[in-house]
Amino acid sequence: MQIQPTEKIWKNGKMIDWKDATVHVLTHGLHYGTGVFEGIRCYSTAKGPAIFRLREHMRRLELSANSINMKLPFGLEELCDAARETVKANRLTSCYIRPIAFYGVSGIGVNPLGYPVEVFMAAFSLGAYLGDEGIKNGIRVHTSSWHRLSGESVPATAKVCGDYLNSALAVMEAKLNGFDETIMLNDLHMVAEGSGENIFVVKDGVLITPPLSAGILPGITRDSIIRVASDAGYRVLEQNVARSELYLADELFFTGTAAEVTPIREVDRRPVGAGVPGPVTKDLQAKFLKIVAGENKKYRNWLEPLT
Ligand code: PPE
Repeated sequence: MQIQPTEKIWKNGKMIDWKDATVHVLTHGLHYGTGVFEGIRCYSTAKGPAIFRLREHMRRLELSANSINMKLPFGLEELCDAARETVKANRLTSCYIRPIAFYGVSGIGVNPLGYPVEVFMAAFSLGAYLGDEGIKNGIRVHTSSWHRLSGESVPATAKVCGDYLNSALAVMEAKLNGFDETIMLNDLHMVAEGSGENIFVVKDGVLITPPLSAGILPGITRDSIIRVASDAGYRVLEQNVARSELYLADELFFTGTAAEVTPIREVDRRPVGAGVPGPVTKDLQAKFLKIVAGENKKYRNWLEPLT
């Protein structure tokens, strides 16, 4: 999706101009996907801009780095400060923050051990990831012919750049076939997730979402929805979902930082429930939007102010 350039990008501890945030063609991460990244949203609230679950995102960045033997040259606090600084430097109120760390330039060859680690952070405005129409009325998805990559080949539960070739192939296939998004199964033929979202099934008022052992990204929005739904009295199960169970669902929805809570109205050309966003999805979407807007005191500690 298109984005508007902003003024500044944080690079290894300094603010540089947007146009200068480039990398050398021999960057290791470019050739071999040896990088890690995050996607974080900052929301506008009555008390000013606030970053949603900032520490949890930066902690996941550290764990993703650890999973590819990468030591980040900045600590958790420095990374959190950098995110705040980047939002402030661009005078943004609500935006998407994209930190990325990757092995840089040293020599040639697959082994990046000892290579410099570069860290960048950009911030820019981002609307509804799956469209305004999609977040309101639901999207159309299909089951991908590409399986979610296996944890036996790569750290599938980390946000590693190289892992996203899998997501890119799957989402391109979906778009070329006229769908909005894709659902990938794992090597055990169980439902994993979307190209950039976790998935929830609603059946008889119960929420079901695949467990981390299905090889999914441990989504922070997924975690938030599990907590909010449980607190609201819904039963939430983390258990494997078979493809055919998708066709029996009353409701389906995706969660993600970019996608927030996006209803799925059709799967493999079959309407989900009544073919429109269902009551549980709408309830949780509304609760989520209130929380990120700072309108629910109970979850105020999920919002990190800029100062
Ligand atoms: N699964 C995958 C594969 C994934 O990429 C994301 C985030 C999620 C689940 C949801 O995780 P969380 O954001 O913590 O709730 N995908 C990012 C978008 C990827 C993109 O660059 O496009 C995001 O939502 O920021």
